[in-house]
Amino acid sequence: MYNFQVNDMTCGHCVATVEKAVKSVDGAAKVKIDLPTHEVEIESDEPAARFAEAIGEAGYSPEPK
Ligand SMILES: [Cu+2]
Repeated sequence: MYNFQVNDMTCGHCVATVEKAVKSVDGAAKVKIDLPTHEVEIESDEPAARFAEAIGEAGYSPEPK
């Protein structure tokens, strides 16, 4: 289970974009996003760095928590 803080995720569109980025790394990943706290929770066997990279490429700044 990985937790990222993504402070530049500000609306439903951002949530969808981040979710898509996560699924592009692992289609079977479980992802939970809380917009008010800007938290992204990911359950996957892929390494955390790959998710950080994909979210970054989508235009956001994930900080590991
Ligand atoms: Cu947005």
